Amino acid sequence: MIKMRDIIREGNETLRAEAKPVKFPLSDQDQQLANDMMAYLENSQDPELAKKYGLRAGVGLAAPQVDVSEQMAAVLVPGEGENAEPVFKDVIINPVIVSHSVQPGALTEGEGCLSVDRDIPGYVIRHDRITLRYYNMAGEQKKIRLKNYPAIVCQHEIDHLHGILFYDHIDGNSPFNADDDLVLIS
Ligand code: NB4
Ligand code: NI
Repeated sequence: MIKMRDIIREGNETLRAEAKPVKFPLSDQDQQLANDMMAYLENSQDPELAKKYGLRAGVGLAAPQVDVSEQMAAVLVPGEGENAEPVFKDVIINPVIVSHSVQPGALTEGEGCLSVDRDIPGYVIRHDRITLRYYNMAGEQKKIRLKNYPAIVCQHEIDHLHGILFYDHIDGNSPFNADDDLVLIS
């Protein structure tokens, strides 16, 4: 089971490395890792389990964050309400943003990262809408369109696969500067 002590922090060079593509069929190790990463997200979103194991809540987790430099990330964006279907739940492998809106988007509250132990305020300017190509754990190629919140989450995770951290996208001189076309996502 992945715990906070397994998650590497800022300063560890794996977080700044370019992750390697994953080969199919998945090795037993890669399969285990994918399952463990998704289990972390599920546990972290359960208030009782999160408290019991001291987990910070997460909607995404990328393999480099557990010191595995491979192009794999788990994403679990819950739906509204307790028994709702997730808005997006999958392990995205070798993901590529094949197209994106010109229109920028950012979370109103800014972003945090399980690998960053400090608050860094500011709009993390991303694409509001993306078309994402990736492989799932079964090796099936998927191509999906995402907008707003799930699009932001996937961009945060894909950044990790390329050594990019959220604050790289914050304007240091004016962190809450917003162009007129910026979609603010609550
Ligand atoms: C990834 C996210 C940071 C911004 C937005 C948000 C949380 C993370 C990091 C975009 C992607 C992890 C991976 C949350 C959270 C809302 C949904 C459901 C019930 C609590 C949960 C709280 F926890 N970020 N944390 N940060 N990362 N929303 N929510 N809620 O997930 O570093 O690379 O459980
Ligand atoms: Ni992160």
